[in-house]
Amino acid sequence: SDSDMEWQYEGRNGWWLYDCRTSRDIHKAYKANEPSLEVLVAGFVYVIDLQRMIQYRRLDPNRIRRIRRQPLDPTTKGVAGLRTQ
Ligand code: V3L
Repeated sequence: SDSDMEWQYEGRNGWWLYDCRTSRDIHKAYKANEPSLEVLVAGFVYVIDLQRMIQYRRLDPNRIRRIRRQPLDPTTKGVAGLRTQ
């Protein structure tokens, strides 16, 4: 089910889970078939493009990260930059 899927963004050598609130916002937008959404991360507005499956800072669209949606797995690096492994 959708609740078993987690949204992640790419780090240097692995994937990070989004923070809880952002994750909820992405789930909601995805479910509503919205093509993209904007979220606030550490004071910066990021665009989450659900069609291209990327994210980038709205004011700096050159620094692009891939995103993915996949089943819960224990290999993620952590949550929003906080390491769990
Ligand atoms: N949630 C939290 N922090 C983010 C996010 C996000 N969705 N997007 C970017 N940042 P950029 P490794 C990441 C942070 O894309 O060692 C990780 O969370 C981003 O943090 O150029 O490479 C780690 O904290 C970066 O610090 O706008 O896997 C850190 O990178 C900063 O915003 C290192 O992770 C600029 O990212």
